[in-house]
Amino acid sequence: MIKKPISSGHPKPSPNRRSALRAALAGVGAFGLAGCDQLSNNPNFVKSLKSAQYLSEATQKLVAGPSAMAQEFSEADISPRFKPNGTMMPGDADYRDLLANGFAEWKLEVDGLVEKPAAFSLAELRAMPSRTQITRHDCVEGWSVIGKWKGVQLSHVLAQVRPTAKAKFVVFRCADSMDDPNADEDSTYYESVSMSEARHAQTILAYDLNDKTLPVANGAPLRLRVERQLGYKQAKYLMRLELVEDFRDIRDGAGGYWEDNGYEWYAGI
Ligand SMILES: Nc1nc2c(c(=O)[nH]1)N[C@H]1C(S)=C(S)[C@@H](COP(=O)(O)O)O[C@H]1N2
Ligand SMILES: [Mo]
Repeated sequence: MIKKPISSGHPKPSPNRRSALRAALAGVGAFGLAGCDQLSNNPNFVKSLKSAQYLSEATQKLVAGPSAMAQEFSEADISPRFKPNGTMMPGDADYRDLLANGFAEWKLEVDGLVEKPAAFSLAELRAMPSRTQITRHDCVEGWSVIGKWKGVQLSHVLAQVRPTAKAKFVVFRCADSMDDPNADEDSTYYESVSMSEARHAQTILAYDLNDKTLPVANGAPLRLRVERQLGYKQAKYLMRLELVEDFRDIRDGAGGYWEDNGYEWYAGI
Protein backbone atom coordinates (compact mmCIF):
# COMPACT_ATOMS: atom_id res chain seq x y z
CA MET A 1 0.00 0.00 0.00
CA ILE A 2 1.38 3.41 -0.96
CA LYS A 3 0.67 5.82 1.86
CA LYS A 4 2.33 8.90 0.48
CA PRO A 5 4.03 9.90 -2.74
CA ILE A 6 7.55 8.60 -3.18
CA SER A 7 9.77 11.65 -3.36
CA SER A 8 12.94 10.36 -4.94
CA GLY A 9 15.15 7.40 -5.61
CA HIS A 10 13.34 4.12 -5.57
CA PRO A 11 10.68 3.07 -8.03
CA LYS A 12 7.27 2.03 -6.78
CA PRO A 13 7.26 -1.40 -5.18
CA SER A 14 7.01 -4.26 -7.63
CA PRO A 15 4.45 -7.08 -7.30
CA ASN A 16 3.95 -7.92 -3.69
CA ARG A 17 5.72 -10.60 -1.77
CA ARG A 18 2.67 -12.84 -1.73
CA SER A 19 2.68 -13.33 -5.46
CA ALA A 20 6.46 -13.84 -5.55
CA LEU A 21 6.26 -16.31 -2.71
CA ARG A 22 3.30 -18.09 -4.25
CA ALA A 23 5.26 -18.45 -7.47
CA ALA A 24 8.21 -19.88 -5.56
CA LEU A 25 6.05 -22.23 -3.57
CA ALA A 26 4.23 -23.40 -6.69
CA GLY A 27 7.58 -24.94 -7.54
CA VAL A 28 7.36 -27.21 -4.51
CA GLY A 29 5.37 -29.76 -6.50
CA ALA A 30 8.21 -30.07 -8.96
CA PHE A 31 10.54 -31.28 -6.21
CA GLY A 32 8.09 -33.84 -4.89
CA LEU A 33 6.32 -33.67 -1.59
CA ALA A 34 8.66 -34.10 1.32
CA GLY A 35 9.15 -32.86 4.86
CA CYS A 36 10.61 -29.40 5.33
CA ASP A 37 13.94 -30.85 6.38
CA GLN A 38 14.27 -32.82 3.20
CA LEU A 39 13.15 -29.88 1.09
CA SER A 40 15.71 -27.57 2.64
CA ASN A 41 18.41 -30.05 1.71
CA ASN A 42 17.31 -29.98 -1.89
CA PRO A 43 19.49 -27.36 -3.60
CA ASN A 44 16.99 -26.80 -6.41
CA PHE A 45 14.23 -26.06 -3.97
CA VAL A 46 16.41 -23.67 -2.00
CA LYS A 47 17.47 -21.90 -5.20
CA SER A 48 13.91 -21.57 -6.34
CA LEU A 49 12.83 -20.07 -3.03
CA LYS A 50 15.72 -17.66 -2.98
CA SER A 51 14.81 -16.39 -6.41
CA ALA A 52 11.70 -14.80 -4.92
CA GLN A 53 12.55 -11.15 -4.50
CA TYR A 54 10.65 -10.92 -1.25
CA LEU A 55 11.00 -13.77 1.14
CA SER A 56 9.48 -13.46 4.57
CA GLU A 57 11.87 -13.67 7.49
CA ALA A 58 10.11 -16.81 8.75
CA THR A 59 10.48 -18.54 5.39
CA GLN A 60 14.10 -17.47 5.09
CA LYS A 61 14.84 -18.98 8.50
CA LEU A 62 12.99 -22.18 7.72
CA VAL A 63 15.07 -22.66 4.61
CA ALA A 64 18.45 -21.21 5.51
CA GLY A 65 18.49 -21.20 9.30
CA PRO A 66 18.57 -18.15 11.60
CA SER A 67 22.35 -17.84 11.50
CA ALA A 68 23.01 -18.48 7.80
CA MET A 69 25.75 -16.15 6.62
CA ALA A 70 25.62 -13.76 3.68
CA GLN A 71 28.41 -14.41 1.18
CA GLU A 72 31.72 -12.70 1.96
CA PHE A 73 34.17 -11.71 -0.77
CA SER A 74 37.90 -11.12 -1.15
CA GLU A 75 39.86 -7.84 -1.37
CA ALA A 76 40.12 -8.32 -5.15
CA ASP A 77 36.31 -8.19 -5.44
CA ILE A 78 35.94 -4.75 -3.82
CA SER A 79 34.25 -2.26 -6.19
CA PRO A 80 36.42 0.73 -7.16
CA ARG A 81 33.73 3.07 -5.85
CA PHE A 82 30.92 2.39 -3.40
CA LYS A 83 28.09 4.19 -5.16
CA PRO A 84 26.17 6.31 -2.64
CA ASN A 85 22.37 6.41 -2.80
CA GLY A 86 19.45 8.10 -1.05
CA THR A 87 20.63 10.88 1.22
CA MET A 88 24.27 11.76 0.52
CA MET A 89 24.52 14.91 2.67
CA PRO A 90 21.85 15.43 5.32
CA GLY A 91 20.53 19.00 5.25
CA ASP A 92 19.47 18.87 8.89
CA ALA A 93 21.06 21.58 11.04
CA ASP A 94 21.76 19.22 13.96
CA TYR A 95 23.68 16.87 11.70
CA ARG A 96 25.59 19.74 10.06
CA ASP A 97 26.72 20.94 13.51
CA LEU A 98 27.94 17.46 14.47
CA LEU A 99 29.77 17.11 11.13
CA ALA A 100 31.42 20.53 11.51
CA ASN A 101 32.90 19.26 14.76
CA GLY A 102 34.20 16.01 13.27
CA PHE A 103 31.47 14.12 15.18
CA ALA A 104 33.33 14.76 18.47
CA GLU A 105 29.97 15.50 20.11
CA TRP A 106 28.00 12.76 18.37
CA LYS A 107 26.78 9.89 20.53
CA LEU A 108 24.72 6.85 19.66
CA GLU A 109 21.83 6.66 22.10
CA VAL A 110 20.53 3.20 22.92
CA ASP A 111 17.30 3.09 24.87
CA GLY A 112 13.75 1.75 24.99
CA LEU A 113 13.19 -1.75 26.39
CA VAL A 114 16.64 -2.13 27.94
CA GLU A 115 17.83 -2.44 31.52
CA LYS A 116 20.73 -0.02 31.08
CA PRO A 117 20.13 2.78 28.55
CA ALA A 118 23.43 4.20 27.33
CA ALA A 119 25.03 6.61 24.86
CA PHE A 120 28.26 5.68 23.09
CA SER A 121 30.79 8.05 21.53
CA LEU A 122 32.63 7.09 18.35
CA ALA A 123 35.80 6.55 20.37
CA GLU A 124 33.94 4.15 22.65
CA LEU A 125 32.49 2.22 19.71
CA ARG A 126 35.91 2.04 18.04
CA ALA A 127 37.44 0.69 21.24
CA MET A 128 35.01 -2.26 21.25
CA PRO A 129 35.92 -5.56 19.51
CA SER A 130 35.50 -5.10 15.75
CA ARG A 131 34.37 -7.21 12.81
CA THR A 132 35.47 -6.67 9.21
CA GLN A 133 33.45 -8.08 6.32
CA ILE A 134 33.54 -7.74 2.53
CA THR A 135 29.97 -8.02 1.29
CA ARG A 136 27.70 -7.17 -1.61
CA HIS A 137 25.15 -4.39 -1.29
CA ASP A 138 22.05 -4.83 -3.47
CA CYS A 139 19.71 -1.88 -4.03
CA VAL A 140 16.17 -2.52 -5.26
CA GLU A 141 16.97 -0.17 -8.13
CA GLY A 142 18.94 -3.08 -9.58
CA TRP A 143 22.59 -2.24 -8.92
CA SER A 144 25.12 -3.89 -6.61
CA VAL A 145 28.48 -2.89 -5.15
CA ILE A 146 30.99 -4.80 -3.05
CA GLY A 147 32.57 -3.05 -0.09
CA LYS A 148 34.65 -3.75 2.98
CA TRP A 149 33.03 -2.76 6.25
CA LYS A 150 34.52 -2.49 9.71
CA GLY A 151 32.44 -1.95 12.80
CA VAL A 152 31.17 -3.31 16.07
CA GLN A 153 28.72 -6.19 16.14
CA LEU A 154 25.30 -4.96 17.20
CA SER A 155 25.09 -8.01 19.50
CA HIS A 156 28.05 -6.60 21.45
CA VAL A 157 26.36 -3.23 21.94
CA LEU A 158 23.07 -4.90 22.90
CA ALA A 159 24.80 -7.05 25.52
CA GLN A 160 25.88 -3.85 27.27
CA VAL A 161 22.42 -2.28 27.47
CA ARG A 162 20.67 -5.59 28.27
CA PRO A 163 17.39 -5.75 26.34
CA THR A 164 14.43 -6.82 28.46
CA ALA A 165 12.40 -9.93 27.62
CA LYS A 166 9.75 -7.70 26.02
CA ALA A 167 12.12 -6.29 23.38
CA LYS A 168 11.26 -7.72 19.93
CA PHE A 169 12.77 -5.20 17.49
CA VAL A 170 15.58 -2.70 17.21
CA VAL A 171 14.50 0.57 15.61
CA PHE A 172 17.28 2.64 13.97
CA ARG A 173 16.76 6.40 14.00
CA CYS A 174 18.72 8.44 11.47
CA ALA A 175 19.73 12.09 11.21
CA ASP A 176 18.47 12.79 7.69
CA SER A 177 15.03 14.17 6.89
CA MET A 178 13.61 12.85 3.63
CA ASP A 179 11.38 15.91 3.22
CA ASP A 180 12.19 19.54 4.05
CA PRO A 181 14.28 19.39 7.26
CA ASN A 182 12.52 22.59 8.44
CA ALA A 183 9.03 21.15 8.10
CA ASP A 184 7.11 20.34 11.27
CA GLU A 185 6.54 16.70 10.47
CA ASP A 186 9.28 14.19 11.28
CA SER A 187 10.43 12.65 8.02
CA THR A 188 13.81 11.33 9.16
CA TYR A 189 14.93 8.00 7.72
CA TYR A 190 14.39 5.04 10.01
CA GLU A 191 14.55 1.26 9.89
CA SER A 192 13.98 -1.77 12.10
CA VAL A 193 15.06 -5.41 12.41
CA SER A 194 14.09 -8.36 14.63
CA MET A 195 16.19 -9.26 17.68
CA SER A 196 17.43 -12.37 15.90
CA GLU A 197 18.59 -10.33 12.89
CA ALA A 198 20.11 -7.78 15.30
CA ARG A 199 22.17 -10.51 16.98
CA HIS A 200 23.36 -12.13 13.72
CA ALA A 201 27.16 -12.24 13.45
CA GLN A 202 27.24 -10.06 10.31
CA THR A 203 24.95 -7.37 11.70
CA ILE A 204 27.36 -4.56 12.50
CA LEU A 205 27.40 -0.84 13.18
CA ALA A 206 30.03 0.26 10.67
CA TYR A 207 32.39 3.23 11.04
CA ASP A 208 34.91 2.37 8.28
CA LEU A 209 34.40 1.65 4.57
CA ASN A 210 37.24 0.22 2.49
CA ASP A 211 39.84 0.89 5.23
CA LYS A 212 38.88 4.56 5.55
CA THR A 213 36.60 6.51 7.87
CA LEU A 214 33.04 6.12 6.62
CA PRO A 215 32.39 8.99 4.16
CA VAL A 216 29.43 11.32 4.72
CA ALA A 217 27.84 10.09 1.46
CA ASN A 218 27.78 6.55 2.83
CA GLY A 219 26.40 7.40 6.28
CA ALA A 220 29.04 8.95 8.56
CA PRO A 221 29.69 8.61 11.36
CA LEU A 222 27.91 5.25 11.77
CA ARG A 223 25.62 3.07 9.66
CA LEU A 224 23.96 -0.29 9.92
CA ARG A 225 25.06 -3.31 7.88
CA VAL A 226 22.54 -6.13 7.91
CA GLU A 227 23.97 -8.26 5.18
CA ARG A 228 21.16 -10.68 4.35
CA GLN A 229 18.84 -7.88 3.35
CA LEU A 230 18.49 -5.25 0.62
CA GLY A 231 20.03 -1.78 0.47
CA TYR A 232 17.24 0.18 2.06
CA LYS A 233 17.61 -1.75 5.35
CA GLN A 234 21.23 -0.44 5.67
CA ALA A 235 20.36 2.67 7.68
CA LYS A 236 22.93 5.50 7.43
CA TYR A 237 23.56 8.50 9.75
CA LEU A 238 22.58 6.56 12.90
CA MET A 239 21.60 8.67 15.91
CA ARG A 240 19.60 6.39 18.15
CA LEU A 241 18.67 2.74 18.59
CA GLU A 242 15.36 2.11 20.30
CA LEU A 243 14.31 -1.34 21.49
CA VAL A 244 10.59 -1.88 21.14
CA GLU A 245 7.99 -4.57 21.46
CA ASP A 246 6.08 -3.40 18.42
CA PHE A 247 6.68 -0.79 15.69
CA ARG A 248 3.06 -0.29 14.65
CA ASP A 249 2.82 2.93 16.66
CA ILE A 250 5.95 4.43 15.08
CA ARG A 251 5.35 6.85 12.18
CA ASP A 252 3.20 5.10 9.54
CA GLY A 253 3.64 1.77 11.32
CA ALA A 254 5.42 -0.33 8.72
CA GLY A 255 8.85 -0.34 10.41
CA GLY A 256 10.88 1.89 8.13
CA TYR A 257 10.90 4.87 5.78
CA TRP A 258 10.64 2.82 2.60
CA GLU A 259 8.36 0.28 4.28
CA ASP A 260 5.94 3.14 5.03
CA ASN A 261 6.09 3.78 1.28
CA GLY A 262 5.07 0.25 0.35
CA TYR A 263 8.28 -1.79 0.50
CA GLU A 264 8.56 -5.10 2.34
CA TRP A 265 9.76 -5.01 5.96
CA TYR A 266 11.78 -8.20 5.54
CA ALA A 267 13.89 -7.43 2.50
CA GLY A 268 15.63 -10.79 2.13
CA ILE A 269 18.13 -11.19 -0.70
N1 LIG B 1 19.65 7.40 6.60
C1 LIG B 1 19.52 6.84 5.39
N2 LIG B 1 19.86 5.56 5.22
C2 LIG B 1 19.73 4.97 4.01
C3 LIG B 1 19.21 5.68 2.90
C4 LIG B 1 18.86 7.06 3.10
O1 LIG B 1 18.41 7.77 2.18
N3 LIG B 1 19.04 7.60 4.36
N4 LIG B 1 19.06 5.06 1.67
C5 LIG B 1 19.03 3.58 1.69
C6 LIG B 1 19.20 2.97 0.37
S1 LIG B 1 17.83 2.90 -0.62
C7 LIG B 1 20.37 2.40 -0.03
S2 LIG B 1 20.51 1.57 -1.49
C8 LIG B 1 21.56 2.51 0.82
C9 LIG B 1 22.68 3.23 0.07
O2 LIG B 1 23.84 3.19 0.83
P1 LIG B 1 25.12 3.92 0.23
O3 LIG B 1 24.77 5.36 0.11
O4 LIG B 1 26.24 3.64 1.15
O5 LIG B 1 25.33 3.30 -1.13
O6 LIG B 1 21.35 3.21 2.02
C10 LIG B 1 20.11 3.01 2.61
N5 LIG B 1 20.10 3.68 3.89
MO1 LIG C 1 18.33 1.34 -2.25
